[in-house]
Formats: sequence, C-alpha cells, structure tokens
Amino acid sequence: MNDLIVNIMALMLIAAVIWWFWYSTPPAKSVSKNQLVEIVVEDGVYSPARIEVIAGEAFSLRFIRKDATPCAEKVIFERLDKTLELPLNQPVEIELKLIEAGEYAFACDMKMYRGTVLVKPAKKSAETS
Ligand SMILES: [Cu+2]
Repeated sequence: MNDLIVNIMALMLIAAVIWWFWYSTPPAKSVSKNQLVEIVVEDGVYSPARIEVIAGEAFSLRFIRKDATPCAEKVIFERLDKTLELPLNQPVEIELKLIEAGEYAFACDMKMYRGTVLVKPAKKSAETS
C-alpha cells in the first residue's frame, strides 16, 4: 500500500517537472500578414522573444530599448546579415519578409538578449494568393 502511494507521488512529481518545463518556455507570438510587433528590450529579455510568422508574409518589428546598458544597443539578425542600432527609448523598426521557413535568431552583441523569429511554411492550397 505504501509502495503504491510512493509510486503515485513519484509519478506526480515527474508530471509536475515536465509540466513546468513545458510551460516555462515562452509562448510564441503569432504574427499575421503586415502586422507590426513591438518588442521591448529590457531586463535582459526581448519581450516577446519568440515570434511566429508565415513564410512569404511581410511583417514589421519595432524594437524599443529601455535598457541603458551598452549590452542592449544592438540587435543582430545573423542569418539575415542585418544589424540594428537601438538608441535608448527610441523605437526602431525593421520590415521583414522571410521566404524560407526555419528559425531566424536575433540577439545582442554578446548574445545575452536572445530572440527568435520562427517562420512556418505557408499552407499549400489551391487558392492563388
Ligand atoms: Cu548584450
């Protein structure tokens, strides 16, 4: 009887750990066509840090840097070979249209701030758009 209770408790603990890890990853922000997304740069994180778009759809990112440390002054999109300079408290916008599905990371110079644009393949359908 006691063994059973211990086993159940162990299983519940495992479930709790899995649940915690699963839900502690930041949820991705879905972005629709031509949408502008504001990303606040503060306290070592981009928020939101995960952005989900559909391949081939244009969208814009507006970075607002609220962190005065030099660490935050640049955003580098390595795969796109683009770097943005972020003056303090001044929004900087970039318009993107990513054709190839996949992950496009962006980060500060030292990679303390990290974010990802997740490009999902466009749905194949009969309609031409
Ligand atoms: Cu940095």
